[in-house]
Amino acid sequence: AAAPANASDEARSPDGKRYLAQPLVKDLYFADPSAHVFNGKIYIYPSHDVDMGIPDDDLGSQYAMHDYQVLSMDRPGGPVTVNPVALDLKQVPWASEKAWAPDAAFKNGTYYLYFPAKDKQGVFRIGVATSKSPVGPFKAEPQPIQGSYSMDPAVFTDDDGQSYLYLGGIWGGQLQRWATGKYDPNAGDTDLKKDDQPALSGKVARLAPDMKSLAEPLRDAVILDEKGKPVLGGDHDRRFFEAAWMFKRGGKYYYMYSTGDTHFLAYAIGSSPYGPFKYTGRILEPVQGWTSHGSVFEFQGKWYLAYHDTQLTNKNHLRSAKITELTFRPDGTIETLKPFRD
Ligand code: FUB
Repeated sequence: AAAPANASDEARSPDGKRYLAQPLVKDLYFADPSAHVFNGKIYIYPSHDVDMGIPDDDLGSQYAMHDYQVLSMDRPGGPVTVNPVALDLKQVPWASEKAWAPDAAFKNGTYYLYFPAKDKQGVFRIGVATSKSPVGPFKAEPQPIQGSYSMDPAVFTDDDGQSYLYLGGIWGGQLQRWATGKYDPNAGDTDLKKDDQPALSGKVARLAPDMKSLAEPLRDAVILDEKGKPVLGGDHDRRFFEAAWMFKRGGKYYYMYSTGDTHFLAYAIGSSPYGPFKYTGRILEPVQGWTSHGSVFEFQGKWYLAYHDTQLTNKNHLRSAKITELTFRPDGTIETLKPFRD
């Protein structure tokens, strides 16, 4: 059909809405953007989405990614460099498939890439790889991080230099299979199926000084409701699903996460990197596409959210990373973003 005379050539969603932000990259697909500022420059560690022709299912079989590329830019809105492949699962001795959402950290002159993948037995683990450059190439350790499991690693380094690893995701992320501390393949494909009990928590542990091992066993990053009680499994609008991200602002620890099947990026605030975290609100309303996953970073005194949607493809597994500014209120709460302008 001919476009109406006053139609703008601005991209619109399938139901005619204008997007809040535009894709950072338009000829490749990048999702789950973990943003960091290293040496005054912005580096984004995303998943590299590919189409393997796998139909959508609740386990995320369609997310069949196999390598990582780092995006870099001098400033939000500036030209984006898509750097060469930083790590391919073929170079990871223990891994078999599913290079899902990664993160990165810098310490002692070394850049660390943290990535989830399924091992040869089909169990998600977290791997670590190192480089002298923020964009790689990274060399993977021969074994996954001992004691790690599930997916969506995020590393936060506190003001005292201590780093913490956050991880976990239910459904295809397998967290429900670790509820007893041991892997139980019969524990199901979704959650605990106990809606009136505390929800499964994402996990957190201090990293050892080598940044390649846990200094302690993983513990629960508990999210509390307004009464100080753990958010329940049936509270799908607020309970943890996947995509943990930690940042600190004004002495407060902000735990951001995705609520998965209700598609919010939510946040909870604590006074320690371990939590507990009090549910505070939403950072981002549902984007186009099933998954929502992001990171928050500060650049030259302003705060930004990196996130993704399916603007370019309308396919759940072919996503585009975006950046938009974030506004904090004087009390430290965050103005909820809508991913569309109208
Ligand atoms: O990209 C694959 C998976 O989709 C991620 O690990 C989840 O957080 C979701 O975004």
